Amino acid sequence: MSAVVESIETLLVDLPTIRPHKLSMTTMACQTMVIVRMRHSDGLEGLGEGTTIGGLAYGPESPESIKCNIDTYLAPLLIGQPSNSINALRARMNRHVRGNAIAKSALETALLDAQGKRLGLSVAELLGGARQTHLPVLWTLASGDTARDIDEAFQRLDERRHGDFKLKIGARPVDEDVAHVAAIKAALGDRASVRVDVNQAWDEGTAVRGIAALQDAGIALIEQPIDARNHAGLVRLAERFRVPMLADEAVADARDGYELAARGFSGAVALKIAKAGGPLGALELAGLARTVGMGLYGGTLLEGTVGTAAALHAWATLPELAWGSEMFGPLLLTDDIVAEPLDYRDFGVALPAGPGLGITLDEDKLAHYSRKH
Ligand code: MUC
Ligand code: MG
Repeated sequence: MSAVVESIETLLVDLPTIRPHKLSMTTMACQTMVIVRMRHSDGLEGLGEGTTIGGLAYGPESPESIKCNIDTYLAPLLIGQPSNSINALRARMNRHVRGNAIAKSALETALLDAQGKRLGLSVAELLGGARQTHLPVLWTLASGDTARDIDEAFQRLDERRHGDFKLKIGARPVDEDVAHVAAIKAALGDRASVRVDVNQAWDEGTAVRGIAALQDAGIALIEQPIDARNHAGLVRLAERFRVPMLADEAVADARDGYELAARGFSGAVALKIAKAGGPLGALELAGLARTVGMGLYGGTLLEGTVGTAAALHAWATLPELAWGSEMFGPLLLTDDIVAEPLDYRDFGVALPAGPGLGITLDEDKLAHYSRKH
């Protein structure tokens, strides 16, 4: 008899960041992960993670809503259902619960992890097999201080940990942001590529002014300069400038990708399992983007090791990530809740070996960092 989902436990886990991480909409001093432990009738446990940035500052789901909506609405849809019917369970969640992509991603990840353990396969193997087992990973400079960011960049280069950098801008006046970015790019020269993420902070007029100056400064890529809903504006910016645009908040899943493509968007897309409701939805977007010639980028919502590993298994199945990945979330945290951290080296990270996600929890650390109320 096939195994069924027996119970689903959700834990809020708070881990401090190694330094303040400043984005246009919030400054993070701590990351809160929702860790899912899904137990099955055959004794297996699947792990999942649902994580966002800055409470409700980044998007409409907060860690507390993710936990509450899993406990109240999503878990009852899965309990008692066949554990290996992942496609059917995905459809069941989507039929009965609108939105809540991060919560769904955590559950889909836990189903995939358990199924991999059941069959003795890694999640990447379940998804068709890895095309690469070492994935490039950039680092985000977001201390808010130019000199500190330059120091940090040289440290990462010298350690051979990261060779490309993303700067978070948009909180300060555009001229200050441009001066900050240009100073960092000038200091790094040809040693590293530098890109920016504006996280929707500019209107289109400001974007035209800012992007023109950033292009002149040698910036490689402009991520989500304007409001996520302004697809037409993003297409106009992509047509206007030589420097490519990366759609992040504007594109969660294949439907968004289709709408951008139909408008003639010629830029790249950031894949995130959290935006797409899980690894399977993120790979659907990847397939569409590849078909229409959009470049791919492996994105993060700054998940810890469980969520980062899930994304890595999905990205590893892709033939190419034209813009690399930003799967550095665990490195932004002062500690980890897993027995064996991910292996970051040579400007990238190794795909963890299976079965499942290839991740084991450290029970003491999990207990230590779990929220008690
Ligand atoms: C985002 O919008 O890309 C990724 C890296 C980082 O620092 O923040 C995230 C979210
Ligand atoms: Mg972004």
